[in-house]
Amino acid sequence: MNLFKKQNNFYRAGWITFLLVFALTAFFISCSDQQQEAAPAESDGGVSTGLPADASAIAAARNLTPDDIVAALKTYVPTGQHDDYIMFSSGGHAGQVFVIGLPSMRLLKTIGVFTPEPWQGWGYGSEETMAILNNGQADGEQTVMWGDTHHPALSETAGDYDGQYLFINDKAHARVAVIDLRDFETKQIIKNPIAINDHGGTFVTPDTDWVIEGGQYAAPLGWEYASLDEYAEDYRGMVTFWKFDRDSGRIDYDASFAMELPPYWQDLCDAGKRVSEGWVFCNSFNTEMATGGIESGEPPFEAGASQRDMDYLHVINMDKAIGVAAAGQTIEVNGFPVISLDTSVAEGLLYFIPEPKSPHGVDITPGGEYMVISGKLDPHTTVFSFEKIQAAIADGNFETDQYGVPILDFDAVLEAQIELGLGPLHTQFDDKGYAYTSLFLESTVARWALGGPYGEMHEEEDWSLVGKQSVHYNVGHIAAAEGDTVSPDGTYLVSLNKWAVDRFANVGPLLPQNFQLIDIGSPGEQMQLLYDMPIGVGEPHYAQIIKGDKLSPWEVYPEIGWDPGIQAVNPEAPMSGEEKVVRNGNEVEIWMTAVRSHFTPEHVEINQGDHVIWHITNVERAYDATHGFSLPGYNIQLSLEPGETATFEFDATEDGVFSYYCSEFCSALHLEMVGYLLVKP
Ligand code: CUK
Ligand code: CUA
Repeated sequence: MNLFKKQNNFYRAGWITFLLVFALTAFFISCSDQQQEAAPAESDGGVSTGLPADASAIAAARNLTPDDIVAALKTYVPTGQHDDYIMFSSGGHAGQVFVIGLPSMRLLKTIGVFTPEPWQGWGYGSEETMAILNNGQADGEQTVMWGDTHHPALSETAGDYDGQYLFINDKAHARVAVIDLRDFETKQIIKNPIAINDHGGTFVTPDTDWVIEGGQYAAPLGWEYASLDEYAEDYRGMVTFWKFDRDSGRIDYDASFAMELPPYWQDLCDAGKRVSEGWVFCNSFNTEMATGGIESGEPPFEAGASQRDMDYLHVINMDKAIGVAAAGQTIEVNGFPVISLDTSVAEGLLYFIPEPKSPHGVDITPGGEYMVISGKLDPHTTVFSFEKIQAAIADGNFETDQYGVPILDFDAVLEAQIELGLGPLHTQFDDKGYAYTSLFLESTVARWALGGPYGEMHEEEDWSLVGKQSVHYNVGHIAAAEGDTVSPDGTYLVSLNKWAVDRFANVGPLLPQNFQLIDIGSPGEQMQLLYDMPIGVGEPHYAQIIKGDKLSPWEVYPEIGWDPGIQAVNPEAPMSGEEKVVRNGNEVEIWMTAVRSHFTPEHVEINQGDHVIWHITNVERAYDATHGFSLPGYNIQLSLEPGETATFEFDATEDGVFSYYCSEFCSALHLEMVGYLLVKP
């Protein structure tokens, strides 16, 4: 037994050495090419000295398998080098967006969106951020300070990510946010005026003319009351089309509209592209119209909403709907234009396709030819053909649902069904004619071969399962590099797993989620799991992965006095040499500058009861020279990036001495970057 074990170890060590030498050599050869192009002057001779003598000893001591070593080489990004891809991940009920580099899986940033984020001064007093957050409040008495972000959508030009904007929805409150990728800051939050929550958002049309926000749990439109006994009559679903104005970088509320839908629970949507551009596809579940009530002996939602074998894929002629809305054929709900269900039926805007069973994801192939549906309770993934859908619509001759919506014949529009496994959810695509579908119940990612125009890109049989990769555990979405665009990259795929269980050190009963990086570069059965990234905030849902070189954010704000709220210089911005404190009755206005390592002025004396308006400009031009500004006791915290100006206001209700200080360690004399606010009783 002992002998066998030793032999086994000996054999393994030899194998490791071989592989390590092979892999490291290949790695260094390819790296040295790249480095020569990128930075010839910075070579420190590391390449020419060859392999570290103790590399195989390290591998053996750490018990690394050959696969581990290859995985390590594929993910390691040396200090000072940048990742090839940037992933934008939803932050779930953290209400934010995470920015992660691939293949290193390093967290680069958390963008404050629906939830205040103090490091960025997001929602801690600055006029700019408070105005954006407050714009997302619904009418009424209640203030909402969080969101549940699900689906980030990068802006697209001709169906390809263009690196300019990012959109994301808040499922909990039916809100949509716009993030400007010049400074990675949220610029707009819009509250949907007709729905309390959403889910099928955000998805963009191929040129980002429209941002799609589909609903979820049906309710009377416009936040009205109606008894559950009136569910079929009074409860409704919806999809909203937000008009995006690329020049201003904002959604144009007044040019937007919604469509009333039956009270099925709409789930995910996707925009058609290429051949199907102008159409939108949204899943639904609970076409049973179950209303729950487990406590009164009614079937619980989980059973009631799963009785039928089929739900309905909503097929929406969006181009035509835009025309109908523009012609004013709408009703108003909370002052917002809505195309009624009757109008949709009369104008031929909406069709249903039966889809199996309790579907979740709908994903459109890169060329727009096929709609891929996965029913959580059906082991197949189902593929519909856009061409066949168009033919079926042209044929007419429909059955209808109880609201009069035409139902296309399942067999007439079906292209293929592929048995993948248990609990299929979401699908992404690559450049090799493969699709990838997450299988929640069996914790795998399935790779399968597409047919039609994709058939010649791969060796396998069309519409067949090719291979599976285990993931850990309970995968929700997957994100492939540019994997939902018209030209996916086929390099990496990230599996966004809901459960980590035993993958990381136990940190108490609330565990991180697990993002697993998978190499999908080689065709055939084999994919390689490369890296586990614990993500201890969230919970994330979807993510999108863009090539790093498509992003070109600012290093510093373009000019001193820049107001990120308007992406322009604010004429009110304090400038060096013009700092002052001006009293006007009970109102005190302060113009302050920040530069390493002082604020000017350092003394601000006011009276209790004064109303204070305070502007600060960071007049730095150096890359990364951010200053913070924290005012304890008044809930003020700003992040002032180089060139940025911010304004905040408050009533000086508390007397006392308040030391305001810079909260970013900006310089050797950062601790001295402080001042006193003296509030006289
Ligand atoms: S959802 Cu969470 S795993 Cu909101 Cu797209 Cu599917
Ligand atoms: Cu400025 Cu610390």
